Amino acid sequence: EGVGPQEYTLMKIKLLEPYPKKLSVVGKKPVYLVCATLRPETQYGQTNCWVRPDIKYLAMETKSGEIFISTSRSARNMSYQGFTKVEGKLNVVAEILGEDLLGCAICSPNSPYPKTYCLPMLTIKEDKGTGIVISVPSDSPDDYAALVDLKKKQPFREKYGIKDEMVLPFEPVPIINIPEFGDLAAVTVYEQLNIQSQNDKDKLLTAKEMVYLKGFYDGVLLVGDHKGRKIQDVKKTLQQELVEKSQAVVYYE
Ligand code: A2H
Repeated sequence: EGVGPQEYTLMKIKLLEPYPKKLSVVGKKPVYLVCATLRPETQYGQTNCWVRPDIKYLAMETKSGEIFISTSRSARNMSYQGFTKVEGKLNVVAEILGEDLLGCAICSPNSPYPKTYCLPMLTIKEDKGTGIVISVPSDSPDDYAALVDLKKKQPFREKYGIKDEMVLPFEPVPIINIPEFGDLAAVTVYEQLNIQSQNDKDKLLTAKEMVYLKGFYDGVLLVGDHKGRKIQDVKKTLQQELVEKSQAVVYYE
């Protein structure tokens, strides 16, 4: 990875009540799963959010009285970036495993689906971002592969207690056109490369490289207030709009 710090947009995904038991201590405070993304422009295509079942996440109270769920590593980083009352001090209210969040209902800013769910992704890295990832299967080959795995494999859903209605109704939504790859770039490359699952590491890396730069330079938004504009021209504006509406924060690591 590069030298200096990487900037991410942390999307605030609202956890809907009832909260899981382990979060009962938070009472009525708003709880957000915070997700690090390089692509705030893909917010319009969210179909779910990913957690890794075996990761231990923290629930931390921020200085504005909101509860953020993330890995302890990223919570610590946030505490040094002005997110908490006292710099470097984590105000931890609870600990929770990814598996306890699976199947929880969420509401994401600007998602085409008003209510979506927390689902399992086994390839999430514990040492990147917050350990929670927004899912945009139209434009992320990793997200599409993980969604197809859940759709195709009933035993996989069952293992994690995921009900059919949390997965089957959700389809990739066209949000960006990339001349070479059409309106569902991730689906196109998944099929071109004949990817079989979220564990197809090498092919997924190739897929990511195929769409990532092309999407940035040639991608055009198909939806939202900036419809028709190029991604590279609106990316920063979209991030700022999310931050102004308190739907996201900027985070570095
Ligand atoms: B991106 P980089 Cl549509 N483990 O967001 C695995 N992946 C993680 C992660 C973790 N702990 N934390 C963040 N990510 C993902 C959207 C997206 C992303 C699209 C297309 C490509 C893409 C929707 N998911 O990333 O290593 C997040 O997924 C391809 C690079 O810092 C985040 O942006 O470059 C991206 O990886 C950050 O990866």
